[in-house]
Amino acid sequence: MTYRFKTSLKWSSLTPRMDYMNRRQVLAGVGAMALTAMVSPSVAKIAAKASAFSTDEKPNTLEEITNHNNFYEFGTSKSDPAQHAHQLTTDPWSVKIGGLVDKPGNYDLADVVKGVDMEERIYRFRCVEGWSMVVPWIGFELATLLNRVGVQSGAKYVAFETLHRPEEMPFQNSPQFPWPYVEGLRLDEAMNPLSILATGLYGEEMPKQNGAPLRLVVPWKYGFKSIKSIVGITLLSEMPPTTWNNIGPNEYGFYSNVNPDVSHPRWSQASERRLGGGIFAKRQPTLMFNGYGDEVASLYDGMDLRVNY
Ligand SMILES: Nc1nc2c(c(=O)[nH]1)N[C@H]1C(S)=C(S)[C@@H](COP(=O)(O)O)O[C@H]1N2
Ligand SMILES: [Mo]
Repeated sequence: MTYRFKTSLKWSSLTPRMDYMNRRQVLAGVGAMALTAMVSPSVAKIAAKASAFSTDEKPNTLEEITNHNNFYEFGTSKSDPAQHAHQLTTDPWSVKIGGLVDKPGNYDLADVVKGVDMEERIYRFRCVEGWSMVVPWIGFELATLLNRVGVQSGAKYVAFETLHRPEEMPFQNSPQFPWPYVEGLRLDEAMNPLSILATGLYGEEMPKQNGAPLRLVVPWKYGFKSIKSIVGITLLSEMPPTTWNNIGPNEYGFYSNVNPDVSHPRWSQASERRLGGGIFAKRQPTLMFNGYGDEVASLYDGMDLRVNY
């Protein structure tokens, strides 16, 4: 399977039909929705159900979502991933799941996604740098996978690791960055239904620049927590190290919950620039937990979010 990202695909022309199908079929409970007929056969479509967790804010365009990326493995500028990520081989792909689990193993991607409920989750996404977007992810709850491999009672954290393959990821040859990219969640954060493993967006396989073939999406946290191109998931009793915390411990904490009241040492987090608004668009206020407080605020009851930034 050679998936090439097609910029020629006009999502805009599909949207009305998609809306229609969402309302009439998906919400009516038709689970596996075959979208195949809607587009050119060379583009793999992923059948997915709508979700009550989706925002009704307008999604950013495919163009915007795939041309303004952070994926340092391919370079540090926003245009590097779109330019270089085609070099990444995503098939075959396996994910090593280990640590405090009942069924550790090196799982083929097909096994990871076998039998899961694929959903469309239209989430707000807020980068710690102060820009944001709305993305129609396709994915499944991380909890589904963790429950399947059996989390043992001593596990309190989940660690994630990105592929390390300098032959295909040119900036991994740059030694000033601590490769591979690693991230982590507390187990209760990982088990929250908002935490998903995404395999696509806009109804199609994940574009490589967005973290194909499998990436985390944690919408109430700054974007860097949503680690891309995952090859390792490890259940641990201790808090794992995380890449941006390693690089700048005073600037990036383990929790990194979106919080308009806690500034980054070098800039305010009170507002954000929504991608696609144009250069004269007003910044908009950033919401506590990126607007997902109803679902996640209780995870942090009694915690000082200034200390645990
Ligand atoms: N492996 C890896 N994952 C990563 C990053 C990265 O550089 N490498 N960047 C993070 C940051 S800072 C952000 S904002 C999001 C960007 O996701 P997007 O390019 O799909 O918008 O990916 C996150 N996941
Ligand atoms: Mo980010």
